[in-house]
Amino acid sequence: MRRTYTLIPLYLVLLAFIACSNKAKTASESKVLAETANVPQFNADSAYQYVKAQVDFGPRVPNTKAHVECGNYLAAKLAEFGAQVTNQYADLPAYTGTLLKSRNIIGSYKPESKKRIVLFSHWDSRPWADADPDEKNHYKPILGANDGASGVGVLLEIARQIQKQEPELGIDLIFLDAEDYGAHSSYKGEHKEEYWALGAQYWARNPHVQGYNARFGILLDMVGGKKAIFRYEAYSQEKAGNINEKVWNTAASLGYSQYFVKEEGGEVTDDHVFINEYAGIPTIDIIPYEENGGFYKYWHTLKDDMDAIDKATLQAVGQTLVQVIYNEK
Ligand code: AHN
Ligand code: ZN
Repeated sequence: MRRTYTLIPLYLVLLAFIACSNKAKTASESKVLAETANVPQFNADSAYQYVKAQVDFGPRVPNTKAHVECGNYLAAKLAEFGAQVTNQYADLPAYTGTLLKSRNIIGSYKPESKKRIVLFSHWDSRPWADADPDEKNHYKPILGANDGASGVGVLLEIARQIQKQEPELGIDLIFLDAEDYGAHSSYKGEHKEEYWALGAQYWARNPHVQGYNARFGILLDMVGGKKAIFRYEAYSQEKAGNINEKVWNTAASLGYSQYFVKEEGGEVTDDHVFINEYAGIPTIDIIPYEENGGFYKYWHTLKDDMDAIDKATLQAVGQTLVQVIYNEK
């Protein structure tokens, strides 16, 4: 009996402590908590595993076995997470004349809804480490842990969350192929820019649904690097400045301002350019900028491997996207 009585005051003390710590929250913290209510929690451990699973296939260069096998893995994961999957196969000529056996992989949720958001990332990896500090690596394929796999890993984790809790809008997750077969840095020929983003060019001219449209699009490119800084990419700013603002403000509301910095970045010829131009969907690119003007330290080098991936960056990007998606009505 005595023991029971001594336990009650302890319990009350604990309750008082919890009440106290709640009161101690600042107004802005409470606001974030209110906004994040009913929004799924992005799991960076899970996203990391999806990045690693892709990298474990080896370089995903079009016309290789690893590319075919990874494509099958990605389509199977989208199906497992309840998406309606469309495979868009095309033979796309590279600047070398080689026909690339390209496969855009599309996972759709609520396909019947006219209110949609579309998220993109490329899943192929570059055939050449032509930015490697060691010249003898310039014709070796890269693992593309960040340049390719990171964005797809984040989108797969979002797919898993969507299956658990459906957002109001229809969502399309599009894994674009043949982004990174742009001309080798040693190539001196004409029309260099047009040979990037071949899968995006194909999808933008031949969307998987006739007359396809979406409220806006977001492209993820290299969203897993350590201490990444994302600035407003110039082309995105011109075509979809309001979407940039929406995403960067959302990141700030979640405490991720150190990743999403509200400054002008440079212009990049990336998948989103062709999606804006040909499909007319206002689409931004979330892509890092280093102080020295590059994308990230290990871009197109053999060091773009799993060691270059930081879960904290995946979390910042993933949770921001989840918040953007579930806020949209
Ligand atoms: C250019 O370098 C012109 N575009 C690069 C787009 C890219 C390559 N993103 C990832 N890899
Ligand atoms: Zn690349």
